[in-house]
Formats: sequence, structure tokens, C-alpha cells
Amino acid sequence: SNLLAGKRGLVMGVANNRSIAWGIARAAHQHGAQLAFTYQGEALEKRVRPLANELGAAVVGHCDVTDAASMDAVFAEVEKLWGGLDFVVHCIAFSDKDELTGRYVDTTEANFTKSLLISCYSFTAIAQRAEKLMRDGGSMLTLTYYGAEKWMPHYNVMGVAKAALEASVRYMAADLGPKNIRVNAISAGPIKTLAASGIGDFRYILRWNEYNAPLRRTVTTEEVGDTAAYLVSDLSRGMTGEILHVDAGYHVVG
Ligand code: 0WD
Repeated sequence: SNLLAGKRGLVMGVANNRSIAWGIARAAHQHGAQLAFTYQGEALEKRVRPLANELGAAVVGHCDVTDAASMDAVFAEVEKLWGGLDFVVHCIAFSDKDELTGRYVDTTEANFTKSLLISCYSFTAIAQRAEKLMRDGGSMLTLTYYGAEKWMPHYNVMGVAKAALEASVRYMAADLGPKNIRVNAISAGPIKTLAASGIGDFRYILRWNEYNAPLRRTVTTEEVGDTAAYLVSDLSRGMTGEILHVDAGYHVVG
């Protein structure tokens, strides 16, 4: 379709072809969006460049969200490329794998700080930069998980980080609404990605969702992508500060 024709979107957090960010990019591309990707480090650059080429997307450079200069640089690239921006998709999270098992209460200060910085504050830091380029309004989107709302086994500090991320969606929606910039999140059901493989007993969580979600299955990155296309499009123009569950309905039973 041409739902997103004329829209320019920055997609952050493609690691490989299983990434949720890649599912979102493909959906946005199908609906006519122009895209730009960032990558984190040289190892991922090798994976991201061919994926970007598949969609005719630009690659605007290395971005590590713990390095403000690298964020400034990619937004400067976006401004050079397009002169403005219509949407940004944030698909970035991190916790030390050793703390994605066992008890939350044992979280170290160092990993707490790093997890919250990368998984929560980075969306705010990106919003600060994207706001300047969204002169005609825009849409900002992040990814969250049900572990923000309820205790989930092994999710630990990530659950606390996602709760903070969801709160930041509401605060930024209020701050940026007067500029017609909308801020929303998708709460995705579990999907086997690189990041997810760090979570203890992840296969059991997938199986549990298959047995218990209303649709009796898990979701795909394509399904998350289709909802993302809606959220970055004008079809959702009356929505902001929303957390939409794309989880085969698990949140009504879990
Ligand atoms: O079940 C799942 N997979 C779910 C994921 C369910 C619900 C939500 N999510 C969220 C994640 O928490 C994350 O916010 O979706 C988002 C995307 O995650 P993903 O697609 O599951 O995982 P992946 O393909 O690994 O992409 C995450 C990427 C990183 O990959 P790795 O695995 O190399 O850490 O986040 C990026 C990196 O590319 N990332 C960073 N980017 C810039 N600076 C940084 C950083 N410091 N750290 C991680």
C-alpha cells in the first residue's frame, strides 16, 4: 500500500534478520516508507548493510546509545539525508545475561544502571534528537514486554527497565503532544531473537504462551511490524501515550 508514502523513518536496533526492528522495517517498506538504519558496532554493520540494501534503505552509521556523540552523529546524518524525520523506531535493550536468571533482588548497581540507561533512557535521548527533526509532527515508537506489568520468571531488571520505559512513553507523549509528535509502544509477546536468547528458560516461556495465550500461539516479527506500520502512520493519528499489546492476547490471561 502507500500508507506510509512520503514518510521518512529511522529504525534503530536491527541486529539480524530475526530482529523485531527488521520485521518493523519490512512492514514500513511494504507500505512505502523511506528508511534509514543504524547499527551497533562493526560486527553488526556486516549484517545490517545487506538488510538495508534489500529495502533500499540508507545506513546512517554506528550508534551506541551509551555514547552521546554517536547518537548526535547519526541524527546529523539523517538531517543531511532528508532534512527532517517523520518517525523513529527504538528496538534497543540490554541487560547482563548473568542477571536474566535467578532473583531480581540480586541485581547489581552496575547492571541496574546500565540496563536502565540502554533499555529506558536511550529512548528519551533519541526523542530529544528526533524532536528537532520532526518539524511537521511525527511518531516515536518503542518496544516493551509484559514483564513491565507483572512478574515474569528471569526477566528481572529488564522488567523494571520496561516499566520505566512505559512510564517514559506517557511523559513524553504529554511533552511532545503540542508539537503533534506522538509517542507509543508495542508490548510484544515473546519472540526468539538474539536478545531473547539471553533470557533464562526462554523456550519454556514461548511454550507457556502457546498453551495459554487466547490465540494459542506466539507472535511473529511480521505481526509486530504490521502494528508498528499502523502506529507510525496517520491511521493512528488520534493515539498517543498508548501501549498496544501484540501478544496473541496473553495479557488478558497472564
Ligand atoms: O521476545 C522478544 N524478543 C521481545 C523483545 C518481546 C518484547 C519486547 N522486546 C523488545 C526488546 O526488549 C528490545 O527492546 O524488542 C526490542 C528489540 O529486541 P529484539 O528484536 O528481541 O532483539 P535483537 O534482535 O537482539 O535486537 C536488540 C538490539 C541489540 O542486539 P544485541 O542482541 O546485539 O544486543 O539492541 C541493540 C543491539 O543492536 N542494542 C544497542 N544499540 C545501540 N546501543 C545497544 C546499545 N548500547 N545495546 C543493544
